[in-house]
Amino acid sequence: VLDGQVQPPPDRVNVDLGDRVRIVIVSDENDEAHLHGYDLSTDIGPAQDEVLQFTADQPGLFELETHDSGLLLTQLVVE
Ligand SMILES: [Cu+2]
Repeated sequence: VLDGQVQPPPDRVNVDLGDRVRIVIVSDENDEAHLHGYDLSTDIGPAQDEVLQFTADQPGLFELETHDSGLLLTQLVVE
């Protein structure tokens, strides 16, 4: 997230059920990122790159968003 814009623009990332997933989030503003469905959240901000790591053990389509600014970062498809 740079100047309130998501880069690259929000898209879909497809993974297989059971894959290990690692998402690195870089943001120039403090906020909270939340992956719906898996209910994982982390503080993000300029101080450091934040990493979400988990096993994709639930199938479906899940949105990763920021809470304060309400931006969609990406959609995760697990199938
Ligand atoms: Cu949320």
